[in-house]
Amino acid sequence: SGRKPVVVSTWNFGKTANEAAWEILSQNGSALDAVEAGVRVPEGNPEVRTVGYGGRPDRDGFVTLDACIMDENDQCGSVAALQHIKHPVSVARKVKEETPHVMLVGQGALDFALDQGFEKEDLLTKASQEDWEEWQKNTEYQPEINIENHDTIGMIALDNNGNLSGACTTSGTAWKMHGRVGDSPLIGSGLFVDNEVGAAVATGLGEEIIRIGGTHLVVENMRRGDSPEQACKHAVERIVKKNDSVEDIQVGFIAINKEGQFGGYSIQEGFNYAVFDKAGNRLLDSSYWVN
Ligand code: SD4
Repeated sequence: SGRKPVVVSTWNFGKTANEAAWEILSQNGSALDAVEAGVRVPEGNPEVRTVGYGGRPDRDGFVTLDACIMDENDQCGSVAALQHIKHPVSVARKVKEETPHVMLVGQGALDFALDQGFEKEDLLTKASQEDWEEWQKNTEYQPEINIENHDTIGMIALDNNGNLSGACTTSGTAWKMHGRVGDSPLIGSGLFVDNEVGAAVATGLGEEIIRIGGTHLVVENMRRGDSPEQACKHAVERIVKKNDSVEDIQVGFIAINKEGQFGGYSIQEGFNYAVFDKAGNRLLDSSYWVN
């Protein structure tokens, strides 16, 4: 079975998330179940300040979450600006499986989640509340790059049956405008899967990723023959080309193909990703664009 199964995910916390995914993949489970279980780990961890419970709030003090999931049959589900639910990826999966739609936002997404039996919770931790109070002293909005070396969790996997799936979940940029939606819940921007070709996820400054339809571009690059790393590199170069300066912008992509090859590429140094396959679970530094 060669390089199957394999799971790849963004940033340091990807390593712990990969363990939950591997438990499923190594027992012949589906890539879809694996990526959902994997990203639920940082979602539920209040120490992770960029995803799910414990994520930093928007400028008005609301924790609003974005997430999506996509499977081998091009089926996808997504939620944006969702409040009070610890596991938005699982709500996204319910949107995929229990509705005729792809995406639900805001109050409608919350109503649906509650209908589906999800628990309404306060997601603003004491640490986040304090950070927000501190931020209000000068209210500057400058998205930081490589926040604490972990950011959005994106995860893509190839299972023993040769099927690909992916998931992506985030609290978005801290101190964003209320209602701001990033790339992470947008199919084709934060996540894209085509079971004939490969899968890709993105992290970093969502506005830049959306502008180029980031992960759809990465997958199309692979369709035309790029390796996963080349495909990510060409998408990064597209962003670089469209900006006078990328000094303050970080974007990272990771990708896998049908053969189980994987790769990543970012604008700046400092992006890393975790890979778990038969060779074990390890963190790799991404290649990056140099001026
Ligand atoms: C977003 N790509 O919402 C996500 C995560 C992020 O800095 O905040 N990156 O733009």
